[in-house]
Amino acid sequence: MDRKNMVAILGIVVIVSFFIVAASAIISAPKNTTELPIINQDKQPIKTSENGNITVKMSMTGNIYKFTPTSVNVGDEVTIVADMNTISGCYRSFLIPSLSLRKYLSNDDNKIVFTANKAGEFPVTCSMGMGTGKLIVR
Ligand SMILES: [Cu+2]
Repeated sequence: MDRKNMVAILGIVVIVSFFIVAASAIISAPKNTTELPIINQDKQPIKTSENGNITVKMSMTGNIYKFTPTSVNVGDEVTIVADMNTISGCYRSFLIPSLSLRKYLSNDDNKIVFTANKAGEFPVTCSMGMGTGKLIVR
């Protein structure tokens, strides 16, 4: 194989790779979660599917993390969606110690998914212990 063919093949490989990377970036791009209809008027837990998936919005007032709805049910597959407009600084380094959950929240990655496998009131905090609040599992 001569040098020209090699260069041509290499060029094609580079171009194809570029399109694959571009396409996967578009497919995996985070969706705009602020538009998810996750809260209803009377703030009752919303079952988004039959197998107990639930989306909980988390926002922050002062140093208090707030959840809407305030509780989930045992067995729910919970997706916490953080409102990044209200959670700043070290509060983005989020923990639920008693559930062994730890997450650095960012604008690109503002979701925490877990299964609520035990009942209780689980304190939440930031990694420095400044934030407070609780997530209730019934
Ligand atoms: Cu902190």
